Amino acid sequence: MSMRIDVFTIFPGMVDGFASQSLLGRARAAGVLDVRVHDLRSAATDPHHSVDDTPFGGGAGMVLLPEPVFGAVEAADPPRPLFLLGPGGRRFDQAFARQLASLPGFSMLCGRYEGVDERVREHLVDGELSVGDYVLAGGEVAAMVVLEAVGRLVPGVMGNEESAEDESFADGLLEYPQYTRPASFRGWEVPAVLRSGDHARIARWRRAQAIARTIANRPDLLAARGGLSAAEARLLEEELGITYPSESPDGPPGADAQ
Ligand code: JCZ
Repeated sequence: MSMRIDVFTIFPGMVDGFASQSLLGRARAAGVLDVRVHDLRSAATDPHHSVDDTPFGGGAGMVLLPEPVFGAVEAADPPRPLFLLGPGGRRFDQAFARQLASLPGFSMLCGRYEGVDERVREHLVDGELSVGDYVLAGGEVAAMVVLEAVGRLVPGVMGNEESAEDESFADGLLEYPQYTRPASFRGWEVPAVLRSGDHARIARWRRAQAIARTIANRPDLLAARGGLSAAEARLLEEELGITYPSESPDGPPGADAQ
């Protein structure tokens, strides 16, 4: 029923503190999410509880020892798949977040230093995940990104059950603009349509705005969803006067002409 996510790190306080706040903290307290954070140092075997050592072959920095990593993972017997976080992994995205949210559980291993001993990658983890093409100092922030993105999709985690996927990326478009009070702020007005009470018109305006924003800021997202339908191209033209080619004609014969 509840989803279990195990995280292995040398900074358990960082991840545990994060998972105790906000929506994840509430889901945890409610028993919907079972987040277990494990300290790699507790499985260290030497008197100094070392978790790192110098790399064979020389070079700068330190490498995470295999012993505490294997020890911590084997002691916890965590839900699989177990992902190593690293910039060389499969790129984490909303589609993958949805897949992970459908599982009974999964686990993440946070490296530090120059990385982990290769035998961890070869013989312990099931895959590698990257949260983006930039280099972090360790896997903890990446693990928190995955925790939050997946956690909010788990049924019962968000207060409002419909809002989790009714937004950016749900249909491959960016979000439409949102406004709240006051209706006029420093002379900048909320669009009149949003105050009209005409819900059909509001829905059309929002859809057109979402499409226009995606064209302007993330044309790659638009291409990935197969471009605009004929109905969407028409909506964009009628609402905002923007002409954009449609990929898939879905209107009446001739509707997509010109
Ligand atoms: C350990 N450096 C773990 C992950 N997407 C992404 N960028 N950087 C990382 C990452 C970097 C790391 C470690 C040492 C993850």
